[in-house]
Amino acid sequence: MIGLKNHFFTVLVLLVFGSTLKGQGVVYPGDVNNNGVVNHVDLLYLNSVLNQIGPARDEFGTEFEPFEINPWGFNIPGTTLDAAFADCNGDGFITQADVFAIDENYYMEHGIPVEDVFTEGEISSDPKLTLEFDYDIEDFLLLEITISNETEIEDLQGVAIKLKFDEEIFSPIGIIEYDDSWLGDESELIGTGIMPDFEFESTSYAIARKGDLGPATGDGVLLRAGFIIIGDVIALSLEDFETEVILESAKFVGPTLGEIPVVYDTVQIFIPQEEMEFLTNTKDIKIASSEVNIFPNPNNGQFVIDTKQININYMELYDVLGKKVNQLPGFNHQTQLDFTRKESGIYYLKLHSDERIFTKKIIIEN
Ligand SMILES: [Ca+2]
Ligand SMILES: [Ca+2]
Repeated sequence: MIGLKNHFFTVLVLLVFGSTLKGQGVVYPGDVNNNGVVNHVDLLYLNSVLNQIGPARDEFGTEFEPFEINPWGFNIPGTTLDAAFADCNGDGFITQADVFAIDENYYMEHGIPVEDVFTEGEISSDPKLTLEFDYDIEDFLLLEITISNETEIEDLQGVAIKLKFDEEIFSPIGIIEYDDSWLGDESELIGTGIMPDFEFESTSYAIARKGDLGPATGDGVLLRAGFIIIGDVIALSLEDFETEVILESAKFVGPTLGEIPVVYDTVQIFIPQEEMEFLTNTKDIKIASSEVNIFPNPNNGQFVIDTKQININYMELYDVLGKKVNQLPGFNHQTQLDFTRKESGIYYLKLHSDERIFTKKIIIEN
């Protein structure tokens, strides 16, 4: 009987201590704020303790599995989380290498994720975040994310933004530019969140002024995000073309992660016909790009391209990050390609004819 009681006591102690350890002492690399999901918001938490130093973990690594921390003895500002949660790779330093761990484990989940908190502002008093497309490049469209110049924003340290779009029309590519951001020059900023989430027709970005530099005050362009228009949609657009990109959520924070409310924008993207012509390098956008067929798609890397009557001069293959990975010769009417050695994922194939560029999304699953 005594033995049994002791056993119960041991079980009770294990339960209490075990759950405490699980809550306080185990980190999933990349989930800096420990809410059960790795995303752009984690960058803001990491940034608030950037360049801090503490005890390394017993085990290094960024695989998405639980690692026991060695507590650093101080918390991420505004949280009850030990700063060791921001040391994603466990080496005892909070650096750019830990930001890479967020990218590596983006969208990974553990336990039951709790939603990040976003504070939407009041139209009458708070700064407005606006979206605008910049068509002025040939290869990709850039969506400018801007603080309206009527409402300066004060003491801003970092931003995390999520956009929703119609994936039949747009595809985000992993281009995030902030070389002319008022928040700082490139050496003063860190960024993450370049991976589109096609499942939810959304994409998210975060940039922050490095935590040890202090905040900035200003207005104007914060960052530019790259998008590509899928060729089929251009073909459907016999007249002016309209769609929208919605700013679904935004988190703006000051130096100790204090929330700065901003007003969200939903932008109607109106692209007049002459701009469409510019985008496609074509004089007649009425010719349907559905004349270009790719099959099968998704595929294992092997697929056929059939253009019917159109001669293709050359082709370019881009990966989901907007990086050109191949340039290929042209063909007449039909050809077969073999990319079975490419990694699984989303690619964009641009086919250049004399007068048009066709952009096709290709999904390789091998
Ligand atoms: Ca998180
Ligand atoms: Ca580290």
